[in-house]
Amino acid sequence: MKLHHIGIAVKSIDERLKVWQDFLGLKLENIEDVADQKVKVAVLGVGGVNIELLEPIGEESVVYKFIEKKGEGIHHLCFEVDDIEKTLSEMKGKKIKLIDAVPKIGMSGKKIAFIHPKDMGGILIELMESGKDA
Ligand code: CMX
Repeated sequence: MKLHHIGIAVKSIDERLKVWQDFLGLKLENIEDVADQKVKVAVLGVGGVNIELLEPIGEESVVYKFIEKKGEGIHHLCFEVDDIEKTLSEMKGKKIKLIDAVPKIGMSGKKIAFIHPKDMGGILIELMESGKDA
């Protein structure tokens, strides 16, 4: 397992890119709409880990709700795993509250699943299965 990205909730990717690109000098690698998750995502690489800026698509987006409640900031950590079904089944066995018991398709066609912050010390965790981008 390794840390894949840190997801950061932002109101506007266009506005916040200057912090990461201009102030810190990170390289923008990709911008993609993940319709299923109702977010637009900007990926910036740094030291083998990504920073992902998450802009809500519409008021139904959980990221919109998050920003309304807590303001912009760190939204989740994502860990890359070899076999997401196996990891989910192990977590289920430990009675950890899962948001997605069955993986969904996330950015670049990768299998993803979220673990509820309740059992994770208040941190929302995403799992992503490693492998080639779709
Ligand atoms: N990190 C930590 N805690 C969070 C959180 C987050 N990102 N989002 C919500 N919470 C907490 C709230 O503070 C609240 O805690 P309390 O009960 O102690 O007040 C609790 O979770 C419930 O919050 P809520 O505002 O009522 O929100 P919901 O229960 O409707 O949804 C969650 C919360 C985590 C289940 C929902 O955001 C979810 O399903 N997330 C997974 C999907 C996702 O985040 N998609 C966007 C990113 C997609 C991507 O990166 O591709």
